[in-house]
Amino acid sequence: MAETGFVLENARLATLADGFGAYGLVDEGAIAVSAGHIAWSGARDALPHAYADWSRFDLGGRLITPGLIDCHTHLVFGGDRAREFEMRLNGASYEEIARAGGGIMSSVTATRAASEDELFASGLRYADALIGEGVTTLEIKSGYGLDKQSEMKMLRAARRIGDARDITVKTSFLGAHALPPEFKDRADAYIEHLIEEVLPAVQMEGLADAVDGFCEGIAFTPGQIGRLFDKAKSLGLPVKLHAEQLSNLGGAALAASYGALSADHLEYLDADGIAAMAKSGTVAVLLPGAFYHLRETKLPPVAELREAGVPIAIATDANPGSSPTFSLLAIFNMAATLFRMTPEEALRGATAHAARALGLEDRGVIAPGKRADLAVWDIETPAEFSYRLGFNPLAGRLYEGKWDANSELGARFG
Ligand code: DI6
Ligand code: FE
Repeated sequence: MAETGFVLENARLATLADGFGAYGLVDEGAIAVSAGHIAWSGARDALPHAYADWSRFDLGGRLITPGLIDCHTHLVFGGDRAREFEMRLNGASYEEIARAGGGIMSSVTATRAASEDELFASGLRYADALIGEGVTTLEIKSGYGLDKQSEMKMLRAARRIGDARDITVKTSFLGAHALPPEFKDRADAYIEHLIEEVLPAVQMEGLADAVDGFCEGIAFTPGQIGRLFDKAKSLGLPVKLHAEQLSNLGGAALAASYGALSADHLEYLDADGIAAMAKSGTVAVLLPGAFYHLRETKLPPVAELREAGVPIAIATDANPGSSPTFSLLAIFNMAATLFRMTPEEALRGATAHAARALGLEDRGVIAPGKRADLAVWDIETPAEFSYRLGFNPLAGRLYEGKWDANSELGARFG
């Protein structure tokens, strides 16, 4: 029997694929979808005869992009930090709060106290907010448990979000996020414990797709992160790193030397770090939500990253402390307003480059053979993603070629 599927037509495509000019734009485009994948995409006029009798969905001139990818979140956590937010408004700094045992530690206490079901339920609400904005792939980190049982509980909750919804969840083990009270003044011993006990257990259960760390004065040194990364490598897990967020410890260059998928934050990144990232092909994940919430003033070196040809991604960094932001579309606007990233850089940063930051080659662009993870928007130009703040023009979302029933177009076509 001949292969069959459906055709999305009367649409503009922002394919992000090479060889099409800005945004990989196709003004009057069509996409043929079969078995969850893109069979063909291009100008409607050029649709091959083979697809002529497939069922058609007329999208009324709407814009189609690849499904959005939020490649850096911590959206599974217990409690919230609204009171700490209030303290900061009354004058305390983020570092002062962290050193006084607040900050990440208060989320650790709440996360340890929460059941897996509770973490799943609260994380799912945040994931649903992103799904409602056309997100089809989501990364979620551990790092608020900081003991074996609690870290594994977080990662299981994250996996369950991927099972419960039409979304791909990629997990990162972030045991090296902060020093737990049990290891006070014994950071080396904690890293040993992660290497000997926690990471092997996580790996045994298949709970992590990558290993992450926080390389910072208030967290772990490059030497400690290097030991953790050696272990990750020996287990066959890719690495990524929170680097150069509050100071410059050379974390990005360290990550690059391990062939890291990404180095993230990067406000304090220097020329050596940029050169190392360019050489290794490590993606720069910029997080304007944390910059915004912390009222950071040191800008990441966007122009220099651009110049060096380092792929730039953007993400929410959704977390209870430094980026209580659960809107990737808001991040498009912040990337433009705060970081002067172009709308095309932002869209590429939340699709093609975000896929690369997760090591995913099967998505992030509209092209034959890629997954049919797509978002349909009531806008004319992709510049509109970055232009507005607090407006969601999503009209429909497809995950592996399947419409979201609760979107406008999904209700009509699904
Ligand atoms: N950098 C951040 O901005 C978050 N983690 C990290 O390594 C902050 C996490 C928190 O404050 O809860
Ligand atoms: Fe983060």
